[in-house]
Amino acid sequence: MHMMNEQIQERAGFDPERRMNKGDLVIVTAMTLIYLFIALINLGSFEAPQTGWEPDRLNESFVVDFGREVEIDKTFLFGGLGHAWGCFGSLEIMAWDGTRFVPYTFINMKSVFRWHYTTDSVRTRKLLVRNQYLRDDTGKDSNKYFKAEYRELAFFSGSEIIRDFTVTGVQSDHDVNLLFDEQELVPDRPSFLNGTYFDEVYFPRTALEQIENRSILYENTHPPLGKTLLGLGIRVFGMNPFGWRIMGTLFGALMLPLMYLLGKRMFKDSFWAFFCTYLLMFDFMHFTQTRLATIDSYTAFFVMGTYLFMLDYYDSRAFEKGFFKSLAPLLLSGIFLGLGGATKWVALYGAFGLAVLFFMSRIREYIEYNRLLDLSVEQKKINADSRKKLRRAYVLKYFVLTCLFCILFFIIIPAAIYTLSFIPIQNHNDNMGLIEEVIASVKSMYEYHKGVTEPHPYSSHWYEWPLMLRPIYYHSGPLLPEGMGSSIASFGNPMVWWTGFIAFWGVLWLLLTRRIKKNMGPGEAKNAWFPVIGYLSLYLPWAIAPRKLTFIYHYFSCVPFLILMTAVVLRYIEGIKLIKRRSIYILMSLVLILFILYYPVLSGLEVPRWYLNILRILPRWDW
Ligand SMILES: [Ca+2]
Repeated sequence: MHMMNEQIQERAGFDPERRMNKGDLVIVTAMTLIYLFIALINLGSFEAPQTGWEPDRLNESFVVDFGREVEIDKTFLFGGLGHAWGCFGSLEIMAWDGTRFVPYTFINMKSVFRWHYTTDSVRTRKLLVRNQYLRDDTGKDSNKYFKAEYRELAFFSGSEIIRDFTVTGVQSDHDVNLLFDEQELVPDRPSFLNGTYFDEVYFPRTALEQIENRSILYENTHPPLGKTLLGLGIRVFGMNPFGWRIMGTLFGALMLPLMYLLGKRMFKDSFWAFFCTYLLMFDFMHFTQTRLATIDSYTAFFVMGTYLFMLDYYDSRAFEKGFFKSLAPLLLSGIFLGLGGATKWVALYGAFGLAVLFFMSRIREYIEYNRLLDLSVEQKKINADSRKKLRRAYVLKYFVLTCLFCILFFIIIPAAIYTLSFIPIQNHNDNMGLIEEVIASVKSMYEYHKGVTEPHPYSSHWYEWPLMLRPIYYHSGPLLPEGMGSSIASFGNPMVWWTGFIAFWGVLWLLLTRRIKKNMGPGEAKNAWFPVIGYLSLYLPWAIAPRKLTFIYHYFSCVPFLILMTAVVLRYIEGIKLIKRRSIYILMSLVLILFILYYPVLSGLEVPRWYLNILRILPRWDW
């Protein structure tokens, strides 16, 4: 047996090229640092108001007395968290007309941790401010929410904040001065830099509730791990935009080394590892999605890890490594699957592909092993009897026992990780044990996702994603100077996504016509299946999933596989000398040029409105 192993090693020509060398480490470290530097620019403010007035009854009120006539043309209000699920409300503001208070305006606080404002203007000596129900879009209240925490209130006269006033006539059990104690944090205008945008109203809030061990956990349609990770940033940097975004951004940066490892492991070639990492580095969605404090960064990261370890298993010979050593990548793949599933269920879609890759590798390896046994018999190294024994031992170890271990690695361990991920939120419901709580939450999440059908103007169908017919519009900055705009939308870099989609069909064609096998060898053909299977596994479930309301960012986890498929096709056509390396550099330059051109709509950078408009090259690209 030992002799046979040696012989196999020789035949396999154990490939040192798949290992990371010093050059790889330098390249990937440099790329990650450069990316991180770009991603940290204007990520968000390090400060936000922390103290607030928290009336718990309707109509609690106070008077702001300016002691002179002032012209107010803008009022800002920063919303905090409060102690109610519906911690939303409205401040009704009346103005003194010389004899009494008359209705003037109101500010709704319907989302947390951002600046709300009104530009209604008035000339007055004093204002009466009263806690009211949240009003709906028609201006009427719905008799629902009024338990808001109002963290900071500021009055503007032009671009100046009005600073001298006294608070009198307080009809409240709570400290009204907390509304005016952080005036230095009032920005010129509300923006993503100083508050939440899009779904950030869910995740940072819930991360804070987890940190503070509160009984209310607002966002409960996804398991807790994503919010636990997001919360690490809040613990270190505080409850401010930078604090709630940094962890996602770091995970986004760490996706680059993962991409490099995937590329290197798959192609055993540093250039193609670099190529793949470069495409991810300048993809649009990777940039916007990992700078937004939702939890997709973590899910995509763990999915990549799951597949990286499965690739290692798929592309090795288990019998060559030895039984226990061959199980290591499967264990790691299962752990990453569990971590992914504990952030967002969609990571579990990846499990279909893992199973396919696993069984494909078993069948191929069995055939290969048999061939080697036959060869050994021919060369009279072993006799027919021991061939039978060796074959039986092989099947027992590398199929039956390995499958049993897979049940442990891909079902039991992920289920355990999923359950343990609920420990940080266990205190919020004392009546339930951990496992009971997990089961109850699984049921409610399933019901929720099945039931989401509420229309959304920026939703899109799964079949629209590859061509990015409908980007999702996240943010638009208000109160900008005339003619200026600030927008953030999420979609792909056309050179990455469109090329990738063509590459998907290209790889399929090359594989089905056996061209890769013929021109590049069976090992290359085998590995070319890897991204195809990963891609389909993460993408096709969306076509049949019960959830009806979907968005283009649900395609995010597919992007690394699109990139790998692009590399497969380009490497092939370069290999058969259809194109030269120069063409690949041209494509890479275009990727970078598009990233630079579209940077404003990825980052929210303030630019002339007309510039944002000319970037809208497809009819449903709205921002
Ligand atoms: Ca305050």
